[in-house]
Amino acid sequence: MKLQRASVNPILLPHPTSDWETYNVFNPAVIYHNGLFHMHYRAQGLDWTSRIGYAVSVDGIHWNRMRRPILQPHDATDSRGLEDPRVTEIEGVFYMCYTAYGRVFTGAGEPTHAGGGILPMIARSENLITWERLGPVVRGEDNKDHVLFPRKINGRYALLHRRWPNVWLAYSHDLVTWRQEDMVMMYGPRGDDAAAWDQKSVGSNGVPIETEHGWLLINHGYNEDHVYKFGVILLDLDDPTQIIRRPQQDIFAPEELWEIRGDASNVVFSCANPVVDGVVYVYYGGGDHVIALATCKLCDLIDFVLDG
Ligand code: BMA
Repeated sequence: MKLQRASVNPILLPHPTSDWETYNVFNPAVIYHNGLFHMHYRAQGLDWTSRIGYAVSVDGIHWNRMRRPILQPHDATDSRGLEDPRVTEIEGVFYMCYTAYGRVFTGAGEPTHAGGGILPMIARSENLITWERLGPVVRGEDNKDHVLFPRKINGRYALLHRRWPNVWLAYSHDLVTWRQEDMVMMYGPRGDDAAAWDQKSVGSNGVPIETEHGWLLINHGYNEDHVYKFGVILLDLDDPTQIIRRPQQDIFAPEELWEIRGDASNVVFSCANPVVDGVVYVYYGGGDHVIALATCKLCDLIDFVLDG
């Protein structure tokens, strides 16, 4: 089972006459709402700082983008950029998980990235354009690739996050307070298996997909060779810390020139997998430079994960 690339790829390119998206557009969030595909994408322009742009589409392939970014740095905690948005709709409200890179370290302990802090942030919106920052999930650690489940589980919001090198599950009553005692380690890279595609690093992709068999989680990882690939995992519906299946095989790997070469080499990186009419739309950044689409039937992905 492999994802199939759309025939018109890439579907969104950098914009040479736009100062904030001149060089790279990549790693978008995409949700399907009211008959339209809504994209929030990461863009880098003349100052190399990541901002979040917005585009809308009827068919998921052809896009209209807004002229100015809808989220950009606002203080010292995100002055180096806002990266890798993942948007989840919960009970009619939209939440964006994104990584904030700052110049000023705001947590306890030691900063984890040279030059400043990194915060796994959550923002809230009712209209997809204006966003209110709620705050970070944790402070003072190398933590990103966080994404919210699309509904509460046993009365609480649930979120996947990555404390490198492992993926964790966290619960919260209000999306603002995330207590350490409500966090559980779930899985990590297959470090014992030198042949595994995800032997070195793993992280989550888009919003987990609810099915009758469990939560389908598309994830990413890489080996010693640093080639990003995607896989799929099945989690228990009531207790997503329980992994039901984790197939050995990947479902997607870089092949096209714009995936193998780009601002970063051998990168496919996805933050979105909305399901529309039984089709999983996997949007991804190619080479940290362009945005592309690959799809599969949801039933084929379920068959694959159940066999794995
Ligand atoms: C990850 C993230 C992504 C990026 C990827 C490949 O760590 O920072 O934004 O696409 O690396 O460069």
